[in-house]
Amino acid sequence: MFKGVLFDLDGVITDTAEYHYRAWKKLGEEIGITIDRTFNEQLKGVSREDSLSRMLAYGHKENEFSEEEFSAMAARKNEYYVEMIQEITPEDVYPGILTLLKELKSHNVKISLASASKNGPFLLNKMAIEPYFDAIADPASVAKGKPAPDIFLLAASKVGVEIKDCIGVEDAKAGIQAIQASGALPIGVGRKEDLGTDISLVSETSQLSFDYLVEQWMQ
Ligand code: B16
Ligand code: MG
Repeated sequence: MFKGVLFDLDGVITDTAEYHYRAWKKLGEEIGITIDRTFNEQLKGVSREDSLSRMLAYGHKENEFSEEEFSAMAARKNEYYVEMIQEITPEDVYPGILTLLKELKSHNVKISLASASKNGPFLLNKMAIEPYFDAIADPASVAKGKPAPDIFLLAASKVGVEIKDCIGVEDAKAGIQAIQASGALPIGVGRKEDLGTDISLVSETSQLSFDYLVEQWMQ
């Protein structure tokens, strides 16, 4: 049986993926780059700096800004995002997630956060679910962001569970690739068009029950 579950945050625990999108879109408009939801799939799970690089490349503006301007733009996007997430409450936790956290606890399964977001601890706190987490992997302390496996490996080691005994839950292609590279079992939240057909997939978090996880593990 699995001994740990490594959770992505944005798009798995709550709908902050939408806020990331709106904040990038707002920054994009200021610098003359129009993004849509299709392009946004490439930003999901990707670090703030890597997301900005991808957006600039998408708009053919990768050579237009100095390092200082780049940092200022990344900070500005975060300001927009942080402003949007101030009103998040426990009611914003996606359906089924709280029940799943409780079920995992009652089965002594370790729970660890493997989010690329530096705003992760703030959000867990706002949603009042921090007490369920045995560990939070700090994205600032890993060498490579998703799709590299680093954050999932760190999340597993922080709860003292071998990665091969873990399930990783993700809504982003980069995150699924990171889980696959780590050696944990991936479960995707989203569409097969975005996440692929080679993994277990739910369309809604309400389908993520403990029994569902056990079924996928046994397959
Ligand atoms: P921040 P996750 C990721 O979180 C988001 O999906 C991605 O859109 C964002 O750029 C990244 O966190 C960094 O977030 O700017 O708040 O540090 O999906 O890995 O939980
Ligand atoms: Mg995500």
